[in-house]
Amino acid sequence: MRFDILTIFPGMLEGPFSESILRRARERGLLDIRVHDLRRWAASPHYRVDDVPYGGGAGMVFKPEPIFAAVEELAGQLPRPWVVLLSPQGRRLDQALARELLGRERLLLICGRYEGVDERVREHLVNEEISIGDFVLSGGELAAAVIVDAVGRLVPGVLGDPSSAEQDSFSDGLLDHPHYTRPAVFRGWTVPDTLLSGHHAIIEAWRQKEAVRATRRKRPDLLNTTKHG
Ligand code: 9D3
Repeated sequence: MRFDILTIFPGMLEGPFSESILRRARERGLLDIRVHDLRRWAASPHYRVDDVPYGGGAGMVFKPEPIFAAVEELAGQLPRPWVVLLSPQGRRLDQALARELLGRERLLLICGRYEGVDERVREHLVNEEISIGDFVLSGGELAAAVIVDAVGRLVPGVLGDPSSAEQDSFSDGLLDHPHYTRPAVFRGWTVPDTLLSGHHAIIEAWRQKEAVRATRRKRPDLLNTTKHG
């Protein structure tokens, strides 16, 4: 799957795609992640990407021309990307949306900044506007990294074990059960006997029960369905 990211701070996006799972997936050719500096499409000699808002007021607004030029150049290649604007006004990201985005062969993510983006970008260029949650970020860069991570790990082969993605919290609508590793006694605190019993079916039942319990306690909003018993 291919991701193009349009930003004025490409350096913010180097780290997240160069470590761990995403790095390996890129090396294996499963993910093609390209970060583009929006200034490349700004007009010389000043390479301005923003300007003062019509009507007055504080802050700056992204000009339409560099964004249109960039998207038109990048989207000229096939398959045509689904164009996403990261902004606080967007649809909230959740696992269902991550799966929808996985279905779009190619994503072009535009990182907003400052007070906003000229409305004509939204009206005539953007297919979908997405927020990663109800909190204020300094810009769309970290949100773009979140989307690439959440969608990229769903691409077949990116996770070593294909059952991992299905077992995730939110895939079955439950939080994770508790995990333990050695030693069996640490500072006098023990591991539940069930996990040491070696009885696979009993362990599975314990994990399911604990997952429901953790969800009821920490995220009761996730339990409004009948499937968990
Ligand atoms: C003046 C009102 N603010 C809107 C709530 C202005 C504003 C704040 C922060 C405009 C842009 C931003 C930068 N944030 C993003 O670009 C952003 C974002 C976010 O702040 N939270 C969650 N998801 C996202 S996706 C992009």
